[in-house]
Amino acid sequence: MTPTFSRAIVRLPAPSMCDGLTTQSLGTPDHAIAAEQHQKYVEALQACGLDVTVLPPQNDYPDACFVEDTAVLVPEAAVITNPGADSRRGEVETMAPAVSAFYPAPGRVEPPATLDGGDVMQIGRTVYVGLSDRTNEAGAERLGALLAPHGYELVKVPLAGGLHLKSDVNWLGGDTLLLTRAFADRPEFAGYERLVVPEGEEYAANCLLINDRLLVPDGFPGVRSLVESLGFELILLQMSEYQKIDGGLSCLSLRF
Ligand code: CIR
Repeated sequence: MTPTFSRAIVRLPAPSMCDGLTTQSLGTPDHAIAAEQHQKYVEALQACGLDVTVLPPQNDYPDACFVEDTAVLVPEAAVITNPGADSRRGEVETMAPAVSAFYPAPGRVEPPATLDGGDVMQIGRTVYVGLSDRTNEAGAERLGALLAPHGYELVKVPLAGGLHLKSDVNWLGGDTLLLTRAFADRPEFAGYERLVVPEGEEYAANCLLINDRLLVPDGFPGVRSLVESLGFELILLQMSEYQKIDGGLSCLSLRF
């Protein structure tokens, strides 16, 4: 049931990332350090066997390195989103051609519908969609309509807070989820084996499974030992500069 990915799309961080949207008080990102962390991230994707397309930075869009929010890719179809934050809407215009190189006719989410890819978690034929400040009901419905012909069922997950669904809940393959305490008893996930991240390590709920390896943010020992016990080969990555602007491991790439 664990999908195999062969490609990824990423975008280099621009110096303007210092002005990225954030709910944190962790300081301003250092672009030079962020660029080094991004390079290591790309190398990790390559070590997982992915052919990585690296798009140029977009200084007009401070959050454009978080490409995950601009598209949803499943093996049979691609959807270009309409990101929920005003400052991020234009990111899709340069992502659409990049995605079209691999998916000839991607679907589109159009205003007033909004959708961020960070709210979308695909597990087999089920697609969980967080209803958040970024993803509205119409955006979820549009995604569901575009994916239904390919056999996908949509499950909406209303969020009480937090940025995206995958800020709090991530699939580790099989029937296992890694999630924050706030989501541990949610009925939508009752059928899964649920690993709850230790208090204070919520950021590391956003681990990223790629072809049987697990990318884990460095500096979260509780999460590390939790996922290590599952027998994964781990790749630890420094994410400090992205954490300052609410970005996690999954946000930095589209995998397909
Ligand atoms: C934002 O607020 O949109 C960015 N600063 C962070 C986006 C993170 N993306 C993601 O979780 N998929």
